[in-house]
Amino acid sequence: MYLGHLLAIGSSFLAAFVIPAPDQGGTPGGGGGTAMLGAYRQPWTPPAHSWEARVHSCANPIPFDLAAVDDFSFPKDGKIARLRWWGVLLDPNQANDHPYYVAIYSDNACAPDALLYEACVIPQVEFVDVDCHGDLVFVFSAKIPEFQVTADARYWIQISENDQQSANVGQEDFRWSGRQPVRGCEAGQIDSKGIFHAPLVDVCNDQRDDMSFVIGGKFLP
Ligand SMILES: [Ca+2]
Ligand SMILES: [Ca+2]
Repeated sequence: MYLGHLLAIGSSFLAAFVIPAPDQGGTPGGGGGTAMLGAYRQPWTPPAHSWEARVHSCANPIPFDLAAVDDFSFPKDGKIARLRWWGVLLDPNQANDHPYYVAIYSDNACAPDALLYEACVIPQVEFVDVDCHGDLVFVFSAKIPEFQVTADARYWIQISENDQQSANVGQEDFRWSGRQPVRGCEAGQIDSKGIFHAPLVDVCNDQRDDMSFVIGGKFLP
């Protein structure tokens, strides 16, 4: 397993991550030189609720019991290297120095298919707000090992609590916050048998949720 060397500390993230102004994700902008900074953006939309997003560990990333996933794409070839997401912490101790499992899959008819990438990252965590359920929502920021994306290809991203290295082993400490409206395919959850379940209907307003995240990288002009 090569996960050990993929462990990335997010300490340099805030200084390095420049998000272009428009909130229309997938459009490269800003930057300069040969590569342009770009981001796929679907940030948390308060007060959307949260979804179970947990695996046993980075070394054994079987969902425990459900792992939320959502799709993304970019209009240009490029390399993604930064990630931001919103989520609920059920124990404040989970805010400090706990690793999360990140995976990227190919797409098959609006469902995750082949595993293309996995990483184990320790994010910076900052309190944001309270959701409709009264849970505390935080924003998580991390630099991730680069992943090459192909223009207009649809991918799926999974961001999960690493239960084995969480504040409370065997209990949910983190839930990934939803957001609306759905963009692209409907977000869903993978169960421990690999079955994909969608859509996700938010308890706040009975509308369908996508997951909340921003992916940043460098793209060809
Ligand atoms: Ca846990
Ligand atoms: Ca989606």
